[in-house]
Amino acid sequence: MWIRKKHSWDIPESEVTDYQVYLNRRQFINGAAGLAAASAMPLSFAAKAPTGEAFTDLQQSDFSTEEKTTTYESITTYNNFYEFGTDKESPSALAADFPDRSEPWMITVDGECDKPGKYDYSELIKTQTLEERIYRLRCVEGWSMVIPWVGFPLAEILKQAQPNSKAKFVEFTTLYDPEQMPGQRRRVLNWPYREGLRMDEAMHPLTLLAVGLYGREMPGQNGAPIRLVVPWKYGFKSIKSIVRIRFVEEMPLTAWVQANAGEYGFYSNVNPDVNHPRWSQRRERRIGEFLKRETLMFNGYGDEVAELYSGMDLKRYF
Ligand SMILES: Nc1nc2c(c(=O)[nH]1)N[C@H]1C(S)=C(S)[C@@H](COP(=O)(O)O)O[C@H]1N2
Ligand SMILES: [Mo]
Repeated sequence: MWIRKKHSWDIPESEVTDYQVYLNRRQFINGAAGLAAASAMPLSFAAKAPTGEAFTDLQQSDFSTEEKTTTYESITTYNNFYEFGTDKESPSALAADFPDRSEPWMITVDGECDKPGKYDYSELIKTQTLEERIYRLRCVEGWSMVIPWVGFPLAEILKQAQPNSKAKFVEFTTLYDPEQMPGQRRRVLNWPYREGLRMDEAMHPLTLLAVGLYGREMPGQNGAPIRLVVPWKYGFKSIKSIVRIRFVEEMPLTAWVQANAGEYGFYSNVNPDVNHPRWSQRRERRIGEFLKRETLMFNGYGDEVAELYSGMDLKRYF
């Protein structure tokens, strides 16, 4: 069950965690960072302090859940980002300085549209109203988090491109750069990572382009500088570090469908009734909690998105 926020006035960033816990952690991290410098503690540990620039004037969203947010530390050290290795710790250890900020990050929007364009990330975000959106994230592996994202609706940038009548799907592509992304030197997936949405899913108001979390710019390991967040689908649909958004007529072949179509479908809506071939999807471990929770249909966003799939057999279109 997700609950709409009754009020839309500004909540300071720190209130999404218990305030005292937040302060204690800050104190601890500051101490630890100093210690790390003095004693050559592993870089991955020192890198846990929030370092990104803070966004100001974030709008609060009615789409936010009031559930307890996962800690900053868990969100930024327990990651899936295969471009930086397949275990959970590698992304935070290896992506602290990703991407190279001396180069502009360009995002191409093209394909079946009247106004294709190439956007510089830094310019693009100045033209958008940034919101804080607190969403559940459910990984196909059976764990979940609650993450306070910063971002804007994907629909904003899609509408600007004026998709034509042939635009039935949207394809997203992650950067391909084995120099910066050591995981791409091995053929774990068919790089670059590609994802896709149906046009109506892409235009849905819940679908977010995220540029930060906990009020600050996106850490490298979470998909800096800009990534997708589709909260009613398994986490792998929420593609990181996007360089291209393309309108297409046919359903795009995503990296995970290409890797294993029997296990990872194009739709991949969170669904407790459709098991992964190798495990049940009935329950999930919320990171930071001891007991498992029941997994909710559409990750609890059914009121918003169920109608997108009316009449579809979700066991077939998994
Ligand atoms: N490019 C890219 N995007 C990706 C992934 C990836 O390996 N590469 N992992 C996905 C998976 S499986 C999940 S669960 C989420 C994790 O996002 P987080 O690390 O910010 O929690 O990112 C998704 N996006
Ligand atoms: Mo995932």
